[in-house]
Amino acid sequence: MVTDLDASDLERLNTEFGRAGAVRFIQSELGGAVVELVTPQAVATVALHGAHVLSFEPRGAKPVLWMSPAAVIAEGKGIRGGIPVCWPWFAAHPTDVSKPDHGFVRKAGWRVAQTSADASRAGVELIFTDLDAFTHLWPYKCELTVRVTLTDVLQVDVTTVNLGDTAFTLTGALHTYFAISEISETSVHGLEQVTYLDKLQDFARETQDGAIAFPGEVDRIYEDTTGDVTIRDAGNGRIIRVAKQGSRSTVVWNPWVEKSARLGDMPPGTYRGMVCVETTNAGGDVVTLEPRAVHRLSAIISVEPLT
Ligand code: TA6
Repeated sequence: MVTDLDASDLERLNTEFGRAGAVRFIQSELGGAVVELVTPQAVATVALHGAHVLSFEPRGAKPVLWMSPAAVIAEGKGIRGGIPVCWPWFAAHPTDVSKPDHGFVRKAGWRVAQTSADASRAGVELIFTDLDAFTHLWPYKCELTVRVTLTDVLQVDVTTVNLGDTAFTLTGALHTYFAISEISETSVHGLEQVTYLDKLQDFARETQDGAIAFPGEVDRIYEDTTGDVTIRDAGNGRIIRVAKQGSRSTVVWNPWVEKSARLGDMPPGTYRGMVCVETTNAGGDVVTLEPRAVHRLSAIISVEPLT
């Protein structure tokens, strides 16, 4: 398994791709190999499994991303927390419910393509090289990469290149789990008056009235929205800003009590410390990629003091 590397594999990766003081490969306590990115302003870690950002911590600040205490890195399994890469479809497959929710690349190993570093930034680009093993799920020739760039800001880019001679449609997400102090003291802003599909009402279309609060489970696809979304994390005295490119939809989700229990890797009560603000191509936001076309889905995450 690409992601369960031994010491000699880590040594080889550090020799080939390590950058002194900025990029190193280590064994994660979740299991599996991770890339640690270090800049003067922040630290982040990225699992080779799923090209999955596990953590983002500006220096002196609390973790920005939430990770379930029950999260593990295992072949064929998604990691509950951080930034799952949902590709080549978002949530249930549009025509075949037997296919895995949120696609398949978040549950498999990726390889290192390149790394970069300078005085203020560190980055890694991972590539999914096993698409040939998934033609039963996705019969198209593509190049799929995830680039993670860290300064004091975390940027994640998912790039799809259509290498084939037929067009295909694509949905997906950077399904980001944010750490917040307490869900009852948290609100999400920037989606006021935006229409959304409410998954809890069989995708009925509604309009957002004011900021988003969380009196219970929330699972919504906001449509035709390209602006920044902010999370007011009052308990931590901060604003988490989610900017984006290549996306016209945003998903906001908190599973609350019953859904958390059904998920199986969210211990009781942990839903109170998290909220998902997902950078998506979801709902009606479907990307059609012509031959040789490129689609890039980007999330840019930063933290500001609550003034
Ligand atoms: O993005 C929200 C959502 O679609 C929820 O409905 C829930 O299913 C969540 O994704 C997590 O999905 P997962 O397959 O990771 O358990």
